[in-house]
Amino acid sequence: MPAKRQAVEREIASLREEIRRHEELYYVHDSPEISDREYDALLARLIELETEHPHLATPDSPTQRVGGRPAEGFAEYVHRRPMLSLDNSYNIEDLRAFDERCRRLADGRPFEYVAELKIDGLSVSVHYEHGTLVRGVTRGDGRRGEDVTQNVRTIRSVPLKLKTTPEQLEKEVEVRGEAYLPRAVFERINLERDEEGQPRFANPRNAAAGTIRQLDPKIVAARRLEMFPYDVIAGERKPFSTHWQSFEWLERAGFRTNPHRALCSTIEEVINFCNQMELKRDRLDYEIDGVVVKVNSTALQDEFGSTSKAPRWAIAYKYPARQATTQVLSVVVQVGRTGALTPVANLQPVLLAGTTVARATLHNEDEIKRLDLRIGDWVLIEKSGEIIPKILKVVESLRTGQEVPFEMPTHCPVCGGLVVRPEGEVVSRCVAADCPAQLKQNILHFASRRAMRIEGLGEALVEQLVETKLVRDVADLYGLALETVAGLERKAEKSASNLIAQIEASKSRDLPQLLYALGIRHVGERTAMLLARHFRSLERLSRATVEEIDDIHEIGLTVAESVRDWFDDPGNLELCDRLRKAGVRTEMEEVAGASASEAFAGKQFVLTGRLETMTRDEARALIEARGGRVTSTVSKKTDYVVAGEEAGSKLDKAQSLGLRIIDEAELKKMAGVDAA
Ligand code: 3B8
Repeated sequence: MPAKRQAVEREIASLREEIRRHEELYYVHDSPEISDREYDALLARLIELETEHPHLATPDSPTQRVGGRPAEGFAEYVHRRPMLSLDNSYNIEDLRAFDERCRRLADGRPFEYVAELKIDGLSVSVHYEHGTLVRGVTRGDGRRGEDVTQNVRTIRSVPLKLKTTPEQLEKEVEVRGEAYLPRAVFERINLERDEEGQPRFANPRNAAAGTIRQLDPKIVAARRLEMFPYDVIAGERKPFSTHWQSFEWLERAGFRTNPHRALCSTIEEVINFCNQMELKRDRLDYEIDGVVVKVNSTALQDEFGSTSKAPRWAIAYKYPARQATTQVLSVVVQVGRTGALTPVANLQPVLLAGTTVARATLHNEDEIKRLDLRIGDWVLIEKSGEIIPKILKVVESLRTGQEVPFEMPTHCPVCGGLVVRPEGEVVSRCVAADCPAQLKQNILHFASRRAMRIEGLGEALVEQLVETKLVRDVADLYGLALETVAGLERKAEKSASNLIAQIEASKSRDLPQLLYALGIRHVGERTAMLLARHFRSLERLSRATVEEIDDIHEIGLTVAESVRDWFDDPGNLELCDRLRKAGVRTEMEEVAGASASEAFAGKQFVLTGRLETMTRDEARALIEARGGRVTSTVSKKTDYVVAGEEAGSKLDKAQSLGLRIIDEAELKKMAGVDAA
């Protein structure tokens, strides 16, 4: 029936447009207008329609990101224009020499440089025909790469359909960029691999390379690759007269470009940018290994040309290596909150990227086997970002034969309890219920800033409380008397009463913080929030079935089972009971009047300046518990800017955009909590 078919076609077209718009808001502008759940519902409806009407499916449909059929190996693809690499420079002199060379080639004509970050990922080339993504190819050896189209389609910061295609790009355009995995995703993947007994990825770049060449697009989609574009080519030519304009077009076309770049008229400005970014390096959510400096004018680029390996108009300025060699003095085993045994190498201290490194984590037994690490070995270590230093490899040529292999202990180094490594897992655990090492870690986690935030309850004090058996579980904290704490070694009266006050104050933290504080396996901050919003009390959660928990959007079976297991333990139930009796809040904070959970639904907040009665984490929790979102940058999409003391440039920007600016008291009032 043609009328019905037309209606379906119309619905599909409007869904696609709607979904594309939300994807761009989310991935490119970091500023969503709808919840993840609403987005999923739109996508689910589109999948349903396309499944029912397969002839209406198209390769640029947002459903193609979900990961369709697995490819059978990858086809080879010969690059129309070779994907060259960059010449490297390792110091400022090299950069000045590059500048000299460019100025000689330009022969007196003025020109500019663009300095941009060198993302440590892998280069890919994305091809569009008539505005539609048709192909994604790895760099390969520069001449021929692999066709990884299905996988590139899962990268949400890469549009499946270009938003604008000027005439000269209409027929075909190639966008080259660096695909990478955000640090947070990399960490998550490695934790998952630990649990599944698979070897860890050594660094985000390897993980990204392993992901783009992964044959199952579903796995790729779940890993969340990202891409920053760095070049636009139309056929054989560059379509814009400057590199800077390429970025401007890329943004209009729907790409997410890296915000850190500078247009420089002298090499001194370039050097300045390199130094600035080196300071910010650790705070980025992705790894960079330097800065790429390019001649801005594409006419000059063409004129300068390339060698067989690299263009003459660009150079990579590499940051100093964060690697060093040193000797393993011993391997000790730490016991974590869940009883997991983590081997840690004590190293001959070395200076690395400005800090002294004396320890490196070895993760688990399999990692030591993989490295074939022995005590006394010389090793190559690397420090990247905030990730703790790790051992890359053993320098075998320096072996003397005196090195001693490491054996995982069969008994807990802290309590002597049995150590068990379950079949198929890589993690060994102390299974003693009363292991003091686990208890200490448990208490420290419970008291940590993002959990119950009991300030002043540090490592030394916890050590004493556990050793003297004053605290046998976290509920015991709430029974501590002032005299007892003051009586502990080196504890001044004043700090003792501060601590007691802090413990008292922690009773009123909200349910998400409590759930996170309990340290249930697989329950991080986000899961704790989801559980709290759904069940609204510890009591109700404790009675929930695996199915009920699993039904929550974004919560999977592993987590659901872990939560159920935790509450099935009578000791844990008793702990909950004692916490409640001690006066700890075990119900979600309710807003007077209207539904608490949705007071800020869909609203975007930016926090700036110092708040008076709460920390930023608490303000964030307050907002998120009511369905709002906190982002770090002020934009037109921001609904409220919460300004505290000494608010800086964000406040200025908010004012210039005419945004709604509120103070802490107003935020609390809107949230329905007492601003007293
Ligand atoms: C020419 C320009 C290679 C590259 C380039 O973030 C060329 O520009 C290249 F032959 O590899 N890793 C970047 C990055 C890499 C390259 C680049 N720009 N930002 C990167």
